[in-house]
Amino acid sequence: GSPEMSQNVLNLEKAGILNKTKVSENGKKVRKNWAQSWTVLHGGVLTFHKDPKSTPAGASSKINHIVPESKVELKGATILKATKDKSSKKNVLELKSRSGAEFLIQYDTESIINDWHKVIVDTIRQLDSD
Ligand code: I3S
Repeated sequence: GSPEMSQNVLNLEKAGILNKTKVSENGKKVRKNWAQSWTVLHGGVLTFHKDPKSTPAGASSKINHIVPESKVELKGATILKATKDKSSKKNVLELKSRSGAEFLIQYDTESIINDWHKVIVDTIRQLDSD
């Protein structure tokens, strides 16, 4: 892609608290484990970090906040509004990576989920055009 396009994807950045669970890995279903995560979009990659409030203070927990719990490359990924059968929660998005990992992300405030939806869609589009 052009340098301009690479530049644009770097401008698509966002961070905030969301609820998330992995639902499959390598195309294989895994048990849901909903947890609040500090979610960061940077350079076309979405990372989930443990909520600092959910872990006790100390040296090892500080490292836990820097090293992400999980990571989704948005190039080749898909995101859509989850259908009712995926979760009983409201405002749920379904994110599938090209490598076969699948996450649900959710937040009770609809506008917050809509903002994440938009920025992730824009990032995926930008990466696909490279
Ligand atoms: O899609 P599921 O399996 O009904 O998801 C629910 C379960 O994972 C449940 O945990 P256990 O059945 O492992 O105890 C969770 O507590 C629920 O939150 C899950 O459903 P929602 O509808 O909240 O995504």
